[in-house]
Amino acid sequence: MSPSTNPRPLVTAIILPFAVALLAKFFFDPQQGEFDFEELWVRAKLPQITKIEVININGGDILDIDSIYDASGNTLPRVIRGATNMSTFPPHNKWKSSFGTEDSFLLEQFRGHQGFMTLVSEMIYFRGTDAFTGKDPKIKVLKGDSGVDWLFGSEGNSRGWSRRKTAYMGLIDIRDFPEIMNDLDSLPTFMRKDSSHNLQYGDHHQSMALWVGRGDADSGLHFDTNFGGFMYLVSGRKQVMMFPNEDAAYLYMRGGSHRMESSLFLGDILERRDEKKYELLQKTTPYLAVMEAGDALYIPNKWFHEVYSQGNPSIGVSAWIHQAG
Ligand SMILES: O=C(O)CCC(=O)C(=O)O
Repeated sequence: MSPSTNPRPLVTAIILPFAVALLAKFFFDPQQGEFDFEELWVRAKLPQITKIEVININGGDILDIDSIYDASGNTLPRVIRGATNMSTFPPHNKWKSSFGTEDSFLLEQFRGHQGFMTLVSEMIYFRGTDAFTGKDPKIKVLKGDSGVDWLFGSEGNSRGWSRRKTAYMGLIDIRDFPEIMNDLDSLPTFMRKDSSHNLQYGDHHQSMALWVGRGDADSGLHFDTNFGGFMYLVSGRKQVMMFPNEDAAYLYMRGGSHRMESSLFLGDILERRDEKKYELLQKTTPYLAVMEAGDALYIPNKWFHEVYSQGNPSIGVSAWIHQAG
């Protein structure tokens, strides 16, 4: 065989790059292993994290509301551990135990409502406003029943939810879902309008949202237009990086109608070691909360948060404060 007809160099030229890419993906894939915000932040040699103080109320409902204020009267983030009595709080047994079955309580509530969209993504850094454009081939936007069947019901079982494949529905307005609201009636009183504290919940039913996911998902870094509030975790785990609003200058903010969003997914840049972004992050004041089921997180007015959710299911409930007037 003459050298020009020897197929070996050709085969090598085609196969070798694929083999190298495959090996590189296997060995250097940042999405291998457990996600740990603190470990990644420390590895990047960024400013020391303040661990958000945990106040354990053991399902006792009573929170000394002064504990969310500092000496100057500013509110600080806090984790309230044992915010409900988990053995009697309906979402823990009813919502969670039926999740992923034909009798899923949450599926029953949402089936037939066309307004809901489930994002199914082959990457975990996908949330935020751009995820809904439908332009990214890695993100499917499932509308109505097809999405809720995957998210809450047995249709979504055995689809390999993981650190690289996730389904998420966020910011679900639940105020018009009487059975859901009924189950939330026993949320602790500090998450509701209550005359013994001066957090401005206009009305318990005014602003409540549900967040549900399967597999890992990251919200991206942002702050909200409301006045903060509490997020309660029914199921799963959430690692939440937080920054006071004064850090905005160092958080690579987007502009215009996205002015509340950073252009960063911190988890992503830390995992990929995108050091170009570390320069401004060096000037930030980072806080971290690690939430387990049964915890409520207090998010002060306009504080930044990036929420990394884990679990199948991950279920959270927000009650937001609205300043009177
Ligand atoms: O839990 C999440 O995925 C995001 C929560 C959030 O951003 C919020 O409560 O404002």
